[in-house]
Amino acid sequence: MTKLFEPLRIKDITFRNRIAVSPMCQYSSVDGFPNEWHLVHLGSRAVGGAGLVIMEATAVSPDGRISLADSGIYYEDHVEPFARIARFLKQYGSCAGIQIAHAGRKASTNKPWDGNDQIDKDQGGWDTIAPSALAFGGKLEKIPKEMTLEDIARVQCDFVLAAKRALAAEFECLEIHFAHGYLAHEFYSPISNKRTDAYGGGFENRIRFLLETLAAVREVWPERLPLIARLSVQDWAEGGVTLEESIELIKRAKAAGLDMIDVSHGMITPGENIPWAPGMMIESAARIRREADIATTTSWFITHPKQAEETLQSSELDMVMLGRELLRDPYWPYHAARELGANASRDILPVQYARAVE
Ligand code: 536
Repeated sequence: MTKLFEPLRIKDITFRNRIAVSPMCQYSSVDGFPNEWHLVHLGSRAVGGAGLVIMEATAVSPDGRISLADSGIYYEDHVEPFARIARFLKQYGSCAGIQIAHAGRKASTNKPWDGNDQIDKDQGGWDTIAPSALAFGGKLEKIPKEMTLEDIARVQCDFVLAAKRALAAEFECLEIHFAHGYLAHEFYSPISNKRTDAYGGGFENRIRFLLETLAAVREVWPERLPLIARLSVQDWAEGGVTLEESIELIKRAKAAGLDMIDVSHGMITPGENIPWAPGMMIESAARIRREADIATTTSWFITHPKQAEETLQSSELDMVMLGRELLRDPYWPYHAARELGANASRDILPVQYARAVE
């Protein structure tokens, strides 16, 4: 049996295989609400056979959106349209996951295909917040407001409320966004955090926001359901976070109730030098798996079935996350099962299709 198609159990959830759909921003919402686009986009990937489908970075508050078109889970009225999607994903055999996020100083931007630059207040943009009053740079010139302790408590409360709504929306896997230069990563990285209070300075202080938020979310996210964090484990810039620090943070996150780490990287400053390459995070992820002893997944240019299988076998990762390759081919899990000779191929497709194709 291939490892890719071996079911994975975390807590009370059994994923039918080890293929996850990475959370991918669609910039297709209005006022946070998911719609037909999200149902078809995510639903297709459940029909295609993924074990876990994670809804895109979904803002915990309106000002936590990257753009006006981000999805959000900050109203009670958001719950039902999300639930419709979660139910569909589960009906076709996938675990329904959602990523909750706050964009911090990288909020208030135009969609990528509309320039990706920051929007002024008079054009529908908004004031941004961050641990320190430092702009990201490049096209993101807006200087965020330095968060007060009240702001910190409020955002943490927003994460908790978002987790409660995700549960009400029948999601069964929750991922907290601690990566890609957004708010939590801005606390973690010395590049963006210049605070002199309990939330800035040394490692202990820079990880405080992340660990407190995680612990608060765990309180409301049931023990029986998996909780994941996507973490930028290294910054590709001088003075950024290091893999060694991240391993220590992940050990503590595990003690605070984290079930799986989703290994990502960087995007904290436009000045970084990213060594893009196939499977670029696999080695770091494998080291994290060994040293922090926690279920581990990663993404970034995992594209071929044999590469995915080999990643699970030799690096002992628990799951692979695919983003772009699953955009190219929603039936990647089905095609991978055929290519790897896994018996699962017929079981993957829903009965409506399986009766007609092998
Ligand atoms: C990184 N991005 C991550 C995002 C949204 C914007 C882009 C997120 O975490 N919400 C990325 C870079 C290149 C290709 C795909 C994703």
